Amino acid sequence: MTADYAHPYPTPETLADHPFEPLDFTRFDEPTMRKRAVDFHAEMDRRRSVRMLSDEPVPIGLIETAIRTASTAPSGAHLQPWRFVVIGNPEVKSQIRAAAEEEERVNYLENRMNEQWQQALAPIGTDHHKEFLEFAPWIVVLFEERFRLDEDGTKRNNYYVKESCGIAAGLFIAALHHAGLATLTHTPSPMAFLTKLLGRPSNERPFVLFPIGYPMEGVLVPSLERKPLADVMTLID
Ligand code: IYR
Repeated sequence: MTADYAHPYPTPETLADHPFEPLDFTRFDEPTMRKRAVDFHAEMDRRRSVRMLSDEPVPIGLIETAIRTASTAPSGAHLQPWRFVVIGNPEVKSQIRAAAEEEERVNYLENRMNEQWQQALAPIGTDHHKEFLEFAPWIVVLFEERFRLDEDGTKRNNYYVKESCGIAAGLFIAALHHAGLATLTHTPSPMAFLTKLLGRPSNERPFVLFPIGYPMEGVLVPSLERKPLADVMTLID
């Protein structure tokens, strides 16, 4: 069946002013789609946050390709309001660890995270020690670009920055996992120290930090269940 749109997209006016091209799309038969869907779920279901990463080196090319994948994320007005800062330098990693642990010390030991919050984290077993920030061969800090600056310094808006960066972060995690790497979404809060430490401009704000590497041999992860479909999906048909 071909839908008969009363308002086709793009309009002739848009098409006259802006370049468009035919969609590059692969159509699969239904059994193939089901298999691809199930296989992809099975692969993603094996992803776990890893808090003990080894110091085994990881080729930078793998990180670059994952960032390319992350950067395919849809974004507000296709402005791609993100910047991935990749850190391999041991001294900078040590500085990040020291600053993150200081913030987390206040969170955990001086109760900046309240009792309820700390109880919620108990099954995960996190604390203020963040050794993975030194062991991991790479740390990637995803900065959100809150606005842009023209060549002449004029401020230009970005749109849906948090949503765009959240989607890019999700694709980044999926890409790393698919490549055979482990990571963790780490949010040492408050994260403002990263802007200064990494020399980022004032229009950028740290969004999430990813230590990346291989899991340490024999690492344990919490025995967590994922919610069943009925608890995360509501069908209105
Ligand atoms: N940022 C802290 C605390 C923390 C908070 C949540 I919500 C987590 O899911 C995990 C940790 C830390 O990284 O330890």
